[in-house]
Amino acid sequence: MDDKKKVLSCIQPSGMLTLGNYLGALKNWLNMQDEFQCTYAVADLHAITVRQDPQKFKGQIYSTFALLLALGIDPEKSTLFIQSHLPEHTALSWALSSVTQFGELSRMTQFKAKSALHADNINVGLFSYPVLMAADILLYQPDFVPVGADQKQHLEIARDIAMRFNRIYGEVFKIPEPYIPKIGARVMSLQDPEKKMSKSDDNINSFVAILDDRDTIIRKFKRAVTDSESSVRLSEDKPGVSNLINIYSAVTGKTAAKVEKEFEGKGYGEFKLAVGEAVADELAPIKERYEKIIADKAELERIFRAGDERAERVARKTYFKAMKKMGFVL
Ligand code: ATP
Ligand code: LTN
Repeated sequence: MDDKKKVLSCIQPSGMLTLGNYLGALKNWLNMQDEFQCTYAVADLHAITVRQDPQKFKGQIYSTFALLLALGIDPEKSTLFIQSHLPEHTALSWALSSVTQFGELSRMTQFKAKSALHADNINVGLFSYPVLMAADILLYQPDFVPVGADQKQHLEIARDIAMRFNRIYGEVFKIPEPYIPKIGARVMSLQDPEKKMSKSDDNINSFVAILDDRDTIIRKFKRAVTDSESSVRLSEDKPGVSNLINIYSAVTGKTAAKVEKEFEGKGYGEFKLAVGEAVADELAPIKERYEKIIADKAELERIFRAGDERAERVARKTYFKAMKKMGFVL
């Protein structure tokens, strides 16, 4: 068990998880469980960088955790926990902030995008978000971090922070590699295919939630924005259709060339229906398992407490090692 390479990743409980989260990250989380020693968390501390309603937020934390279980994350095989339950994350984040430059955080595209989206609440947490993410990662000394393409920049800063810390204070952190899927790393909005699919999008037709029912999924694909041609072809000037081809490829395992061939001479209507049905088939069993899991809060709580404890043992060790190297009196 110990000779397995390590994996760490987190997801924010900031709303309904989407097909983008699933294809970009969660599918890999699931597939990596046997080959790697995996640690996964619900990153609730990250979610408050955008204003959350406390009552709704609590429900979202439970439902995100339950959804991970419904997907097939096995709490016996993998460590599954809630970020805010471990004080080491925020504590290490503070220590790491002293080896992070204002300039490098200012360049983060997510910070720029979210600042534009929430111009009335550009808080310090939104700015220092990547430092907390670096702490999440570095505490567990992972080899790989499975994420979607949008998180690549944050992974790079986590690597830079780790290298800088090691150089200044001595070797503590392993330098992690991003693990990004070949297909599905950047699922685009169904309503504006130039934008990434996002669970915090105000237009619910722009994303497919993992827990949407079959009819809703098919309807959202039918309404997906495409173009005025009718050929199913992967091309930079056809972002809507290309996005649908990628989604269909990611779900069915067929190459884009095969998908193009399958729909040669057929219209967009038929193609959209096929994509909707394939996605609905893939997501249906997850929804079914989710309904059972979310109904038993006591069991959920038992699972995350056990996960918290397992994670804490690892996090504590790295945290104290880092503090000792920095010269703190322990
Ligand atoms: P928001 O959309 O509200 O900004 P988010 O979904 O980007 O949030 P997370 O919930 O933390 O943020 O993302 C979890 C994982 O899903 C990350 O690894 C992220 O890269 C991936 N992911 C998110 N959106 C997409 C997408 N459209 N395509 C592929 N992967 C995605
Ligand atoms: N910022 C990430 C969520 C996240 C994360 C992490 C991902 C928080 N901590 C550690 C990987 C590793 C996002 O996907 N928006």
